Amino acid sequence: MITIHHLGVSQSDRIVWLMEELDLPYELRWYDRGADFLAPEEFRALHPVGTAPIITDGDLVMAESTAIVEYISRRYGQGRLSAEVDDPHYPHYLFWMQFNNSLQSVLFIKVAFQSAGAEPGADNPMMATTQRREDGLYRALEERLAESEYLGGPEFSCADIMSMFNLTSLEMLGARPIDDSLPHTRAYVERVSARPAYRKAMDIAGPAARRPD
Ligand SMILES: N[C@@H](CCC(=O)N[C@@H](CS)C(=O)NCC(=O)O)C(=O)O
Repeated sequence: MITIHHLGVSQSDRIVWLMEELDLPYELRWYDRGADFLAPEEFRALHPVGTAPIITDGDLVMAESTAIVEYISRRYGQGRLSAEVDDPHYPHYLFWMQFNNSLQSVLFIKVAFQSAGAEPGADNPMMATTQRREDGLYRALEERLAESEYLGGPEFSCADIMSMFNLTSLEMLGARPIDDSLPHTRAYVERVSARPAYRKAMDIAGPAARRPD
């Protein structure tokens, strides 16, 4: 059985969500963040990259959620939430599977600059590039959701599971709020948040959930 090593308030909640969508059994092992808000040592000892999520499946120890999501969907979910190569929506699926890391990298650069004292919008080529990339990503998101019900195509897929954390939980890192300025994205977040498997997963492991007794 797959064990999800879940770090509290983290994007490992998407693996719980995936398992609930696919109705697969799993064990959840909970790790609380330290006072520095980072993963504790026992979590980091699981895998050299030390970031959440991490899963174990027999002898396999796997990190990086894009890889984990695709692995579980294909190996245990008969590819139900993935796209096949000959699917006309496959290129969209691939693109939106990467949105998570693209957006998070620009947010991390912004946070790093701001914690070094740079003002938002500072006249600095790296900041300007970062802002341009961030704006482009939100523009792509809004345009995509104006034409398609879900990111990877007309059906809900792993691309949605990969992207929701960025839209619901990253304001703490300075991510753009999903408000009336992004109407298609806002409607999408409401639609996806209503899924029973999403609600159940957030109750178990979402940002407001706490370690079970
Ligand atoms: N690209 C990675 C990012 C993982 C990541 O940054 N995880 C954060 C939690 S949201 C983390 O582990 N933070 C704690 C730490 O770095 O100590 C993935 O999708 O798995």
